[in-house]
Amino acid sequence: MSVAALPDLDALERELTAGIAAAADEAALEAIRVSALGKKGSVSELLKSLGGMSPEERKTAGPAINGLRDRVNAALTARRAELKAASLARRLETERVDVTLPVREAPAEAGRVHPISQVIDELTAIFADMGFSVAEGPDIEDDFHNFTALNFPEGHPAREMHDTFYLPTKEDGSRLVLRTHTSPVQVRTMMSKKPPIRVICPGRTYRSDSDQTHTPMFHQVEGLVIDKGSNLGHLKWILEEFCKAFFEVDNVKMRFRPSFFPFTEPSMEVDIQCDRSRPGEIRFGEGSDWLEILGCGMVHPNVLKNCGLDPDEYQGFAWGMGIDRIAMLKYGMPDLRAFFEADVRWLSHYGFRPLDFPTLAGGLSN
Ligand code: 2NL
Repeated sequence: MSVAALPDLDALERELTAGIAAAADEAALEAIRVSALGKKGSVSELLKSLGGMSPEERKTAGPAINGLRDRVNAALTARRAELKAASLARRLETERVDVTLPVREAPAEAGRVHPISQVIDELTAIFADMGFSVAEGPDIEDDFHNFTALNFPEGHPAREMHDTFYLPTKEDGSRLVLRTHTSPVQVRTMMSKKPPIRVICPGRTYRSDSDQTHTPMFHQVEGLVIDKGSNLGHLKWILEEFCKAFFEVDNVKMRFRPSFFPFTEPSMEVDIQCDRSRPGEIRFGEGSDWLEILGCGMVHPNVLKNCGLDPDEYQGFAWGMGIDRIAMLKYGMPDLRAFFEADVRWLSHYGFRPLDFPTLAGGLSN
């Protein structure tokens, strides 16, 4: 029986291990594996040849060939691990993250909240804490809700005080108005809800007036409380708590001066204590200057009657203030008109971060 001469196993092993060691990537390594251990690979062919050998030959050739296969496999596995580690190291090098860089702003955070919206959110949070809800109503009103119900007599000069914007007169002679204050919202509330009533009404208001300190559209917030025993003591406490919370001071002196509004009796204007000795800066709750910030009073019995409430059963108080003005005061903005110019640069400077809404616990102006 002829003995097929075994090829030089040592030479084959040297060739394969050198190739494995030199393989530059996983694809090259795989090509070597196929050439040695694939179906027609050099080592696979040797393994197949064992079948044709005599038991004698197999005794020496078997362990030699199997040993070769095991060492080639081991070399392949080791080189594969090396290549993997090298490629991971390369990725770590190129995909390195600098955690000290500032976080890029998410699109949802790039916008800014307008100071008027911010201030409305702030005062809503303060009054909500005192049990008030928010009421809203139409910007276009009728004469009854804007004037008559509020005790402005027909043809009374007080109507002229408001520089009203009128819509074109209708066929029946009536004409709608752009509301000159947010009081009509409270009129609607009194006519549709049973006391006790505790509401604030923030919103847009309109008067034909335009100069350094007046824009034809501006914002007001009014408050209304109606109950059986509501009195000026309650009003004073509410306004004091509001001023302390809004201007973020522990104490603030307030001065109530007699005034006149058709819809309240008695009527008062309210000043708060401030310090204006530093140029370009106002501080609240200190100093010896006074600043007028709102008007208020006990709801006139005629207004209660006009809204379907019995003045012998119910009484209440109301107040009103300009939102634009208190926003300017709190956030030191010099020009009212900038509020309504929609200048993005102005907004990015004076605006507030979205999703950062004011809470009493978190500090309103964060
Ligand atoms: C001011 C003064 C004020 C009211 C508004 C009011 C509303 C109803 C009844 C009675 Cl329904 N009063 N509102 C009362 C007093 C003053 O505003 O200077 N605003 C800028």
